[in-house]
Amino acid sequence: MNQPRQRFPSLSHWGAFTAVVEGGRVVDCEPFARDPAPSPILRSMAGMVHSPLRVARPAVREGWLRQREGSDRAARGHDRFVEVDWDTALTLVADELARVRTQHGHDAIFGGSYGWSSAGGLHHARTLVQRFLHSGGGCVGQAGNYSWGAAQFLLPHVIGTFTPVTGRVTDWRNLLAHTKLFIAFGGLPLRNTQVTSGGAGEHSSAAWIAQAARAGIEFVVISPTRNDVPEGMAARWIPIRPNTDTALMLGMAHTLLAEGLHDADFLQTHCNGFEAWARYLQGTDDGVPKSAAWAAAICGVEADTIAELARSAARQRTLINCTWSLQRAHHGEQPYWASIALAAVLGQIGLPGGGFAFGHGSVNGAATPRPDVAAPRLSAGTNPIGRQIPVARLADMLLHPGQAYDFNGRTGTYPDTRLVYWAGGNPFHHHQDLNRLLRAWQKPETIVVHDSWWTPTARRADIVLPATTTLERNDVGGSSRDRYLLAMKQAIAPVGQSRNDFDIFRELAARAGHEAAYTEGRDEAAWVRAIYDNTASNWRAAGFDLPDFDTFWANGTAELPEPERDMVLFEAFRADPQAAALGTPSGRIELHSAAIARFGYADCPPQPTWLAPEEWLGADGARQWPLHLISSQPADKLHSQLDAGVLSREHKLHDRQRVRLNPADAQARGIADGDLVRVFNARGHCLGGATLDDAVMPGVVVMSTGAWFDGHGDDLERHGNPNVLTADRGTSRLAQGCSAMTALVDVARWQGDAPPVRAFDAPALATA
Ligand SMILES: Nc1nc2c(c(=O)[nH]1)N[C@H]1C(S)=C(S)[C@@H](COP(=O)(O)OP(=O)(O)OC[C@H]3O[C@@H](n4cnc5c(=O)[nH]c(N)nc54)[C@H](O)[C@@H]3O)O[C@H]1N2
Ligand SMILES: Nc1nc2c(c(=O)[nH]1)N[C@H]1C(S)=C(S)[C@@H](COP(=O)(O)OP(=O)(O)OC[C@H]3O[C@@H](n4cnc5c(=O)[nH]c(N)nc54)[C@H](O)[C@@H]3O)O[C@H]1N2
Ligand SMILES: [Mo]
Repeated sequence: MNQPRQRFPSLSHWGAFTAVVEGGRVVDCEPFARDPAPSPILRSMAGMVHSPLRVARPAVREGWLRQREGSDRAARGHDRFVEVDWDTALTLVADELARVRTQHGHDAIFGGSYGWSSAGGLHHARTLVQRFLHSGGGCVGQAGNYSWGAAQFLLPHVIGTFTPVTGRVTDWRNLLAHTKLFIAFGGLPLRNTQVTSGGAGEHSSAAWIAQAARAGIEFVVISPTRNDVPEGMAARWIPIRPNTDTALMLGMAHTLLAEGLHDADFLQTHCNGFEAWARYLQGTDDGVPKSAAWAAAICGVEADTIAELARSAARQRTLINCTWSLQRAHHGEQPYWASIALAAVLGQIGLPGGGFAFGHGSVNGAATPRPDVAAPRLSAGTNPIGRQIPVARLADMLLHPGQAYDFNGRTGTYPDTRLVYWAGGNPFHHHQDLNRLLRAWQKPETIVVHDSWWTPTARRADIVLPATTTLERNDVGGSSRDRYLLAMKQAIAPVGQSRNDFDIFRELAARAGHEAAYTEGRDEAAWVRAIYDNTASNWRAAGFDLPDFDTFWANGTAELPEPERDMVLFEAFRADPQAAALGTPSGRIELHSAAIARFGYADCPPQPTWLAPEEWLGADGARQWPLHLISSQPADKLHSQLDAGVLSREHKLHDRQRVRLNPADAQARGIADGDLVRVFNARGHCLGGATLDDAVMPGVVVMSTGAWFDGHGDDLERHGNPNVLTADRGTSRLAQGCSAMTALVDVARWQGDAPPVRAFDAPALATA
């Protein structure tokens, strides 16, 4: 008998889609009809919704169930889980929250819960956990993000705002009409434009980039790998030693100055502190001119190439873009500041098609023409205790309660964390030096996690509550980088006993007496309507009409028109630097910052400066660990999400993450294409499958992130998770961002049998 097929519109961070349902099961996720470039990541979804890795019932770690806060915390990740009913689980969590709040105060609860969660304005797990904890008295949160944390805290000092890093930069329409030369630091990897936070109706970036290439814009890609040049694009590739872009930018700026090609007027009228920075460039005080030849010795790009690129940029309308990866490195503030300073020397900031940009090649929708109206979202409310740590200082916080740390001109103290509550994130994916995180993870008395799957973080928790996926609930979604608002309709009943995060927190709030503050009297249906209505009224205030909710829900989409005018970053400031002054102390672009000078941070000087990272190929240390590890975003999934899905599994080698390296480096180590290899340094080691690739420059190893962490006490990680190798070190005392791109390693052929991957085996379960 033929089962009737039903179809439900929905949305993910990797794009809008229609869920096809047969007999109560999702059998396919078809791309949204109006998406010109849907992501193949959709292929993994149906299988993951019904995966044996779903958390079916609430589960409590056996040791914790017996001994509560006195349990053996080293057993996390090894202990069995005992499945319990919802009422028991909710009582355990509510009682434990109450105990910790009473005995140790709100500061003892860590609810930063960093992570991308899933698309949808209501059911965004990280927002919900914060809303719940905030309405219950507060918790310690996390400031900034792993994506562009260094930029977020540096840029306000330099240009008065961080919004350009989000991709709100001179739009593509304007670039197509005016840009002649596009210098792409970090390249334009289209694989990253499959994704945008909140999800997109339209994958627009790939089409814009293709159009730009057809329009004759000259692209120069500066990156350690040629794979950052979009396939089929006639771009010039300049290989660069990782983490040395600042030196190259300084070498270009020096050349412009030395040859009188700088825009002295712009530097005078729109910038502050050029004289001080010029002394550094020219070596007035340290005797070291930051010339192209000086830069060449650091970054490995020939001096002539650097000087020629500078001259070429001065001759024509030039855009300088940096991917986010450049600032996810030790001293990651510097390349961003240097790129703005270089653009200032060229004097094209605020002109059509010129200046600087961020985020092209990092995310879908950067620079896509779109009115500046917010995406649909629920408020997390305000945190009554207002306490946050810099996002990537997680392990430091857990390991060193009471210790002081510097952050953007202030000194904070780490709280004494007793309870960690995580929903919508996977720290055993996102954090650096995971062996160190494993030690830190033993500090809290209790760890509560909501997830839909037995992720590495869920299996290292004490109490795991099963959350529904997007397909099991109703929502409204959209992204600030996309023109669509999308209805997300419940396609199937909750899998197993899973519940919506929203409802789990509602019940917990009811037990603790703050349900009304948490729900504001609304259930799912009322919230979806309220979030839509709120977004629609924002759009109407900006002059765009939107249908009423019922029409939108019936249609499945609503669409924002393209704006009439091009967006040119800092156009008004360019035209009138007094009337449209920037939000910096001087009102201008700060090439030297008195505020940062006052901080007195040796690792973030008051002007764009070349500082060698702690680990890089130019250092003596490179002799012990001769290869620079680039751990970039995975093409076949979003972070760790869908790693067990079909697309991601197809791309593994020997069931593990691929390790791409230059054939010369492989040969020197007796490694052949397809070999099983061990990647290692002093922090850890993991297994992976070698892929020889001459698009990777010698001295560099590329591993994508996302393989579910499979380290088991013995520290060999079996699945190829590069975060056992990366360093847990802030970008600087200014931003304290994630510096994952700064790590040296070595690679060797794995001899003998390989231990099997166990990341996709669900943990042992017992029934209460
Ligand atoms: N080495 C290295 N490390 C990096 C990076 C790097 O470049 N190199 N990049 C960093 C960056 S930029 C980022 S943004 C981070 C990403 O780090 P994360 O955002 O933590 O990674 P995700 O895998 O997206 O984790 C989201 C988790 O939420 C769960 N989830 C999804 N939907 C729901 C839901 O509705 N309810 C609940 N309860 N859970 C849900 C998923 O199953 C998953 O476990 O990684 C960082 N780590
Ligand atoms: N498919 C997919 N897309 C994604 C994501 C995903 O998980 N999957 N994650 C999304 C998220 S959360 C984020 S934050 C963005 C991240 O966006 P990015 O941070 O831009 O992405 P990465 O892949 O880390 O790095 C991009 C490229 O930068 C190059 N690179 C690395 N280090 C250096 C350097 O020192 N100098 C130069 N010149 N180049 C360098 C690498 O070769 C790499 O291919 O991606 C988003 N897009
Ligand atoms: Mo990110």
